Amino acid sequence: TRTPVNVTVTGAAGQIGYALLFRIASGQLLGQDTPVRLKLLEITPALKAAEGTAMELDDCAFPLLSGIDISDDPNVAFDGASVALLVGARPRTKGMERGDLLEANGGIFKPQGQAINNHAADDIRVLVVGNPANTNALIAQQHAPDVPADRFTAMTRLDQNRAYSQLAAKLGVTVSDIRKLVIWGNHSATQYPSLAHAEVNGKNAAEAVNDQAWLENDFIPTVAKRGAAIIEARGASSAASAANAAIDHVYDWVNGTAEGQWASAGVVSDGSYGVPEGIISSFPVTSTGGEYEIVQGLDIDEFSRGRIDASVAELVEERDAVKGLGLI
Ligand code: NAX
Repeated sequence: TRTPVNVTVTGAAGQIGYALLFRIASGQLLGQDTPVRLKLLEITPALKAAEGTAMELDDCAFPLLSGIDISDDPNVAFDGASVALLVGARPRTKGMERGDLLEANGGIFKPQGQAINNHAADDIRVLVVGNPANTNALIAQQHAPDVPADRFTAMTRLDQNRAYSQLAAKLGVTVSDIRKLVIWGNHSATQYPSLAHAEVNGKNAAEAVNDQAWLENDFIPTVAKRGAAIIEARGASSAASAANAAIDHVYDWVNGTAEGQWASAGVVSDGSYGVPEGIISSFPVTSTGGEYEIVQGLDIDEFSRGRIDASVAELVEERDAVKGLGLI
């Protein structure tokens, strides 16, 4: 049997954690051949709740789950980790300024980046889910100088999955008829879900839709504001769908994207498509050999250019703000 892979999950006692851990333990994150050891990181007051979740994990008797560790110390939780899902974050509360939010999250993601740098396994792969995800990922990455920068990613896969479902409904097709529908920019209201290169049963999706008003006034805002719509309907933010997207993101990263399919992920920009080098922005990506690579050589039309630039400008502002606060 294979040696178990250490998977660290932060915010393990939260609602995404509750939807995520059982799927990891059942083999859906890394595949049915790979045993996992879960390492849960929580803040001290939530340790007891994390223990409760661990009891339930035990009670599932998952054959692939080789053990569970729980800690409130990042140095312990990231020790030997090959995959780290950074879910726990400080939410924006009423009256909180953006600077306060970035500062509070800097206080979480800086020590976590350092702990990853000093204790994680050499093949560590990090997915940041906790918001503001792209900038939190940047903070962690900047404090892990010994880890290749491309091992730090931020989640826009939920946005991508939301876009697939909206487009499928519009065209009366199934999501499996769609390919190459991707998210550019920040995981925020400025994100750009792009039909420009998407295909529906082999046909260009923008041409299949042929409705620029729907694209601008319906599709893009519906995808970008879906999180708020879920809160409105459910009385709680997206949890199972967020966990599902995290599974998709890591599964594709490790096992490779399917032929002819593009994923979306926030990855460190290499300057592609005019996105400033070093910021963590969402791009169309493919994965082979355990590495996400930005899809190259795409024509960017004028509408897309404006949308990408606007979202990237927001990421640059966030980066400058955390720099100004001394967080990177
Ligand atoms: P919850 O509030 O249910 O859970 C968060 C958990 O994180 C809590 O148990 C808390 O104790 C823990 N935590 C806080 N600080 C921590 C620290 N320093 N170390 C370890 N654990 C810590 O939130 P949940 O609904 O699970 O959402 C988690 C994060 O995901 C939020 O930041 C949320 O905004 C973000 N989301 C990101 C999405 C994305 O697409 N990138 C979509 C879903 C979600 O909104």
